[in-house]
Amino acid sequence: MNQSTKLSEADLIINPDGSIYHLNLLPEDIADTVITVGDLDRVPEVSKYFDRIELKKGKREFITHTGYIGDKRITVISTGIGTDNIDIVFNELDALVNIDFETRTIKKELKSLSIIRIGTSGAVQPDIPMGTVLASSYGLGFDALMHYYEQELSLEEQTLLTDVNSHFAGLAGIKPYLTKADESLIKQFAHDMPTGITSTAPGFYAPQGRQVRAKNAVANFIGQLNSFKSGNNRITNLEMETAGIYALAKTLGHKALSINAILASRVKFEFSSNPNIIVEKAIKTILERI
Ligand code: R1P
Repeated sequence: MNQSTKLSEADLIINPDGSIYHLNLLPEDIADTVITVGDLDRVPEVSKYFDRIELKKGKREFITHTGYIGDKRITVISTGIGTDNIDIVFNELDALVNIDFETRTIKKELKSLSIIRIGTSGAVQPDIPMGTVLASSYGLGFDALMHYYEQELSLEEQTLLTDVNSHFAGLAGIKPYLTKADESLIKQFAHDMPTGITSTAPGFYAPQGRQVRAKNAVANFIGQLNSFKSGNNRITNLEMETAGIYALAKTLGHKALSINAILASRVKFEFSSNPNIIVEKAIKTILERI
């Protein structure tokens, strides 16, 4: 896309009040540091720690609060569940900072946002207990989002993806994608946290190896995840957004980090009786380091 090319009204939908289509936000409504959460009820759980809330807006599942901790301006936004929503949120956050809504053209100076997911997740390794706050070293997507975008991989990512492809060769019709976390965000926010590859599923039940009533077509998916190894890399946990966040953020030139509050152990068949405490711990840790 040429910088002077005017984006059509169908490609970039701007509401009559000048806000972006789904997020319902104006360019000035978002900070350069953005926290994403899946659950819209988690937005006030983050913004309650702000010294001052400047703005509250929302539409559908996309609730946004922008405010300050000291001098630091922060936006927290809910994405809802899944990488299909990540497609909307990340393209629209990017449009808010990198497209001139007056001329509908891409700005000459592009901005890079720092985006941190604070989400919930299940562990697939027995040594990662419930209550852990874990940072995703890589996002590994079993969904199809990144089949629709061009993605440039580093040599490190290519090598790891080759090992992934041979390990998961039996998953008919599924082509995983993989992206590394932003190293500067890992250093700032997660230097003392356990890390590992986060696997992102396109569903909650069979796509995460759960067996309820419908018959699973993939045998022992959790076992396939936790037996993967490539050098020091192993898959530690499972959720529904990280791979899309890492891949789209990098494609659009933003920094991203995914922090996972481990609420369940998928290998010990446990679920936390007090998930809010674990999520709270993750929120406080990130906000203290912002
Ligand atoms: C599933 O229950 C949801 O919880 C996890 C998954 O990624 C999925 O979105 O994260 P959040 O708690 O952040 O939504």
